[in-house]
Order: sequence, then C-alpha cells, then structure tokens
Amino acid sequence: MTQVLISIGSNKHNPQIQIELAFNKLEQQFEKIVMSPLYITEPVGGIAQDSFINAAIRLETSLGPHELLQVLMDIERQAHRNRALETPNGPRTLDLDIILFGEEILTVSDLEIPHPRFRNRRFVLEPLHQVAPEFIDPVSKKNISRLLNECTDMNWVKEMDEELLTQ
Ligand code: PH2
Ligand code: MG
Ligand code: MG
Repeated sequence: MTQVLISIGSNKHNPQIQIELAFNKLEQQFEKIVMSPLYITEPVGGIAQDSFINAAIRLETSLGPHELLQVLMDIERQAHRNRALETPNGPRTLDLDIILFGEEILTVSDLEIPHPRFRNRRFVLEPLHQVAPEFIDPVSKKNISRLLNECTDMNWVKEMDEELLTQ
C-alpha cells in the first residue's frame, strides 16, 4: 500500500459541492482516506477569476501512479471538466492533483510526481499540513511542516468557517 497526498480544488459550478461529491466517490474506492477542512483561496496565476475552494486528501492505495491518475481524471470528467476548453490556470469545476505518491519520483509526459509547483503554493501546503504534516517530500527531503514554514507565497488562504459550510 502506498500513502498518497492529493490536492483538490474548484472555482466553478458550486465548488463546495464539487469537492464533497468528488470526496464521496474517492471514499468508496480507497482505504484510510481523510480530507482536510475546506479553504477559500486567492486564485493564483491565470486570468482574473473567482476564488477557489481547496482541500487536501490523504489516502492509501495499491494502484500505481498512472492507474490512480486515471481514476482522478475520470472523476474530473464526471464533474464535466473539459480540458480542451480551459485556459492554463483558469477556472475549473474540479481539479484533482497527485502531489506526493509515497517516495516516488517520476516524470513522464502526462504526469510529474512530486507535483512540480506544490512547494511554492500555499493553497496546497496549508490543507496538506492538516492531514500529513510529517509526510516527506522525496525531492527536497523536507516534511510538509517545514515546506509550509519556508513557503514565501503571499496569496491568501483562509480556512472556511464551520457555519459557512452546508450540512
Ligand atoms: N489551481 C490552479 C491555478 N491556480 N489557485 C488557487 N487558489 N487554487 C487552485 O487550486 C489553483 C489556483 C491550477 O490547477
Ligand atoms: Mg490538475
Ligand atoms: Mg492543479
């Protein structure tokens, strides 16, 4: 079994519902799965767009990285995500990114693990820190706590208030 960290985000078509639906689907397929609280986050890169909701998921799997990617892309498609119509870093209904896959380091055309930009993204590190502060990035050899401490990304990231969450 491999421990995996996933970043989930949405800023289109009811982001909170998109994230909860995706998590429910993953819960039916994976063991020892947990999700962080939800965060409202400033959009980074791309065009002017609505703020995102982001969260982090930790799970265990016996799948390989490409098989897991297929599962995640399938769930993105079920959320009517159409990559062909998107601008880079632009609005999206659902984005599921593999951030860390055990100690795996790999780069193939459609998949790079660890995620190439996660160390500079507060909207990824803050939620990850809630579910796996000790998880070690095999490239920098630093854990999530340390990466978060050293992160210089100033874009705002706010944990969502309980009372704002739908039941
Ligand atoms: N995802 C992006 C680009 N910018 N900004 C925030 N706040 N949250 C995201 O999930 C996000 C982003 C590309 O996937
Ligand atoms: Mg993605
Ligand atoms: Mg992404």
